[in-house]
Amino acid sequence: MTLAQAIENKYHRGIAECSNEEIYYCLLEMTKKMAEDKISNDGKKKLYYISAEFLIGKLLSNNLINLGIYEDIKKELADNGKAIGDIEEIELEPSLGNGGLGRLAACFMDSVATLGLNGDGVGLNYHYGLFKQVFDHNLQKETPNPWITDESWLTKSDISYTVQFGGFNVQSRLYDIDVVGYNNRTNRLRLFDIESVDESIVGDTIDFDKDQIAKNLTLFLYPDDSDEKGRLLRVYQQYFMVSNAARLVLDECVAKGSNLHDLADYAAIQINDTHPSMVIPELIRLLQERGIVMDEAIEIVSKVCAYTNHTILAEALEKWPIYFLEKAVPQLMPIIRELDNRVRQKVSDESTYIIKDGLVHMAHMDIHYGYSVNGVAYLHTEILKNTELNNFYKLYPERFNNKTNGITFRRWLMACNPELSAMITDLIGDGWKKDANELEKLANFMDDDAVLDRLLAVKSGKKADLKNYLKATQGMDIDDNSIYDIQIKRLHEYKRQQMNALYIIHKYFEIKEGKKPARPITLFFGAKAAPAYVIAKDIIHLILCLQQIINNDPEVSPYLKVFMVENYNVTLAEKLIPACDISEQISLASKEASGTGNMKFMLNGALTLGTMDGANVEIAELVGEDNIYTFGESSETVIARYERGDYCSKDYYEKDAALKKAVDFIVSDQVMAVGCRENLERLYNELLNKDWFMTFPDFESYVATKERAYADYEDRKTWAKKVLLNISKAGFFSSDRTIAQYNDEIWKLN
Ligand code: DL6
Repeated sequence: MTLAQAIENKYHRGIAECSNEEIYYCLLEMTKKMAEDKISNDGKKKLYYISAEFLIGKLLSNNLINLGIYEDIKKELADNGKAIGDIEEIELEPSLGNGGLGRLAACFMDSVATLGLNGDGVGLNYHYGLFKQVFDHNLQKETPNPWITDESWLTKSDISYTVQFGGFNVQSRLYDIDVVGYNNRTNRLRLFDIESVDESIVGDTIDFDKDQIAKNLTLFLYPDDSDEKGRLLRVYQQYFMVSNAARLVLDECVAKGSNLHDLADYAAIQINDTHPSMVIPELIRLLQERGIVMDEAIEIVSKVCAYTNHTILAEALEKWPIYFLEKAVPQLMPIIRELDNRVRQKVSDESTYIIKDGLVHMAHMDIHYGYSVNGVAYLHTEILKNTELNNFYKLYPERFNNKTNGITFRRWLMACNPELSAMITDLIGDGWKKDANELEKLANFMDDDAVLDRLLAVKSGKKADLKNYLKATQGMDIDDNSIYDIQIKRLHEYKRQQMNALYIIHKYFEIKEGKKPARPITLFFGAKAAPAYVIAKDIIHLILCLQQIINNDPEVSPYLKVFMVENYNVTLAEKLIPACDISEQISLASKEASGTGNMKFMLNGALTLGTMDGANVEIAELVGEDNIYTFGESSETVIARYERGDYCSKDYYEKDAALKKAVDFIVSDQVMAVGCRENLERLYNELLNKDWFMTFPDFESYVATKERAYADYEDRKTWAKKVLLNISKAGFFSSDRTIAQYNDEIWKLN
């Protein structure tokens, strides 16, 4: 059916006579119908990817592309005086995720369907997401981020379970979102909600009554955990997610013919970080309820569950107090104790016990009772094996494996950068859309001036697009002749946005002193800080203060500008990434598990300025040292320094005059005039007395390497060659490759 026919059926009018909103809702309906026709439950074994987050982004364009009708619809719209971009603007971005882990889950779901595998995502249907970020007096403020409208990608199912908490029950309801594979099947995102949810308990802020579990359970992702009630709410959420998931798995497998003893022939469950870890005891509990004895229930579950670790930061390896679990989910504690006892009987290394010092260590449960443990980039997995999880690796070496992350090229090239996609297709045909390794063929054009010129022209076009978009949506005045240097990711000290801010101050002084850059530089940031993460919010505050000072300084702003986009999300990433010249991947070596932004930038023709951390290591290996800007201390040096415990940031501050000047500026009268003393002093003291993520030792090499990249940018032809080389090597980072590896080595779906 054409769009015109669908519009005629729905509104009895032509496309040109409809509002953008009417067209959007018609396309939504039409796309959902086409997607649903491709749902199937074939194949005996099915993947259940359980995740607290699915950062799926807007779905219209993605689904049109994957259904193969994007170009037709775009043309039909254009023929009627409508732009597809304007229709896309109507859609609200689902608030179902936060950062890398959630976006990875979304890319994975796309690839599972695209490879024709039977696999669903299972999570929660948050009504207000993480939060909507608003800047007020250079500070981050958090407000609810509603996204669910009467007609949306969600489809209400007739599946509902009674979930038992300590002292009360709640009733769940399953909503589905179609996951449309590229020229392939449709799978689903299974999102559980609570029937008694009450949006009215939330006002203009993200504060709400944390005691009213039956009303608040699915309102927010990662509710503020700075107090006990917030942490307890996270436990309720996690159990609600996995109890529903476990029942769905068992019901679907039984419906397909499983007698439960053979569950592992029917289901593979991937535990995405530790948020879904309680699925292990919950499945054991449910199997016992269905007549299977404990010994066998444990054995079955251990053949079904696999665990992915996404971070080596201690805080992300969740540990819940026993009394939390006793209160929220008392039915699980006897099972967790039994699981712990069994570990104690066979393992002497106490560091691996599940229950220690009154805490339940979720990752320990995953590793003892799962059949696979994977890291998400080569370096990360090595660090897990040799350092962080070494005690577990010694027990179960065969369980550990690496699956370097990937991204879906449908969203992160075809949809967000149709101009570059078209250029690639003109040069090498469109085989790369199914087999990303074909991008290697671009290497044949390295000395073709016309190709290099076109590549630069595509980038200029995307830079102009971004300029116009940010002018229209956020009132920013950007010079598109400048170098676009971009750092977009969650705000975390280990990602070191503060080091980039120190560079900005350094550059500001240089320009003031008359040392002008060859070309203007624009530094973009996009980041949300967790509401309770005080220093992260202070870093945002500093960046916003610098933005105000620098952009309003007539001496400096022609050469240097700073823009922190408000409410950074997938939609903004899709505009920023194609426009980027320099991709900032500057985490402290050993701390970024992988990164996936680094892959998106590379694919869209930005050069990486980064440390040898996470997947940067693999990017560097693929492109060679001439085509990436690496700097900073190695992970070995960093790990050794942590082990010695002798890092003293003040020593570096005292020795490096440029660094000292930049750090002191944070508490200067000039910054105080536009900022808050409390926040700025706190950040200054943190850097001077702690600097836990070792910004200072890397500062000098960061500045030098960044300057080298800026200088190289002026040789446009050589730069274009580096860009083309990067794109040609990006195929490895397709999530289709990652998912094929998960399937071959972990899930083994048939
Ligand atoms: O594996 C996906 C992604 C990695 O690329 C990042 O390096 C890592 O920081 C991120 N981890 C998280 C953990 N979040 N929580 N909660 O997002 O995972």
